[in-house]
Amino acid sequence: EQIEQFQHMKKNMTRLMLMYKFALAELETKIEILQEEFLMIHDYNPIEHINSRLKAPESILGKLNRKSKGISVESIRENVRDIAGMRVICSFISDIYQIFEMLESQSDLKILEVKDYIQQPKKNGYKSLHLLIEIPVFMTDCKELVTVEVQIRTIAMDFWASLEHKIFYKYDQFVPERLLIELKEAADSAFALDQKMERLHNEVKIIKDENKYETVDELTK
Ligand code: 0O2
Repeated sequence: EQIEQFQHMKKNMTRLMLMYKFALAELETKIEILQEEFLMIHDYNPIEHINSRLKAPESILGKLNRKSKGISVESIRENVRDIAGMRVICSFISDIYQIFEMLESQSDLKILEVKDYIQQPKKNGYKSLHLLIEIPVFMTDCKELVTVEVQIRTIAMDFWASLEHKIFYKYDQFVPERLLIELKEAADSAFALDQKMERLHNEVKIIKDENKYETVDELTK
């Protein structure tokens, strides 16, 4: 009977992981469509790149253990909300909110949660826009509503976060005070760079638009 139970759980787990994989694929396609259309209309690409990952089953069980939750498909779906994770890396801060608004306006998506670590950065300097998005996935016999965690950030925010992540793990979570201060300073510098790049980008955009209108004016004369 135990073997039967185990096989049943294994089958359910495989189906669950497939569901999250499909959800990631669906969302990735949606974002790629936005990216391509945006590029056509505005003549510029708001997305640098997209990374997706599925959480490993061991990490899922680890998280359930830490939260002292039972091991079942229902418990996993309810308590581990970052099984399907996607990172969207943008050039500018304004792109982050544009992508968010475009996703928010899609009627088949439901934004379950927004954590704006750009408006309210973490104490260590971490910045990123975190969304929990529910997306429908059509399986052979039913429709499943699947949650995907999306982190949207700039290249500079991503650069900072990956270094901070490495340092955090290297020091087994006990990072020396001096490094923490330097990391916070680096986060401030990264943010200053983001703001400067955006200002420059806007200036260039205005010049480009003026030239475009002049050309149109000349053509319609
Ligand atoms: P990994 O390896 O990237 O997956 P929970 O999601 O339940 O653990 P929480 O705190 O509500 O809890 O989630 P939150 O704040 O939305 O952040 C979750 C993810 O954001 C983390 O996932 C990281 O990817 C990223 N993140 C949050 N804070 C930091 C930070 O200070 N530094 C860095 N580098 N990344 C951060 P995981 O599961 O921790 O890690």
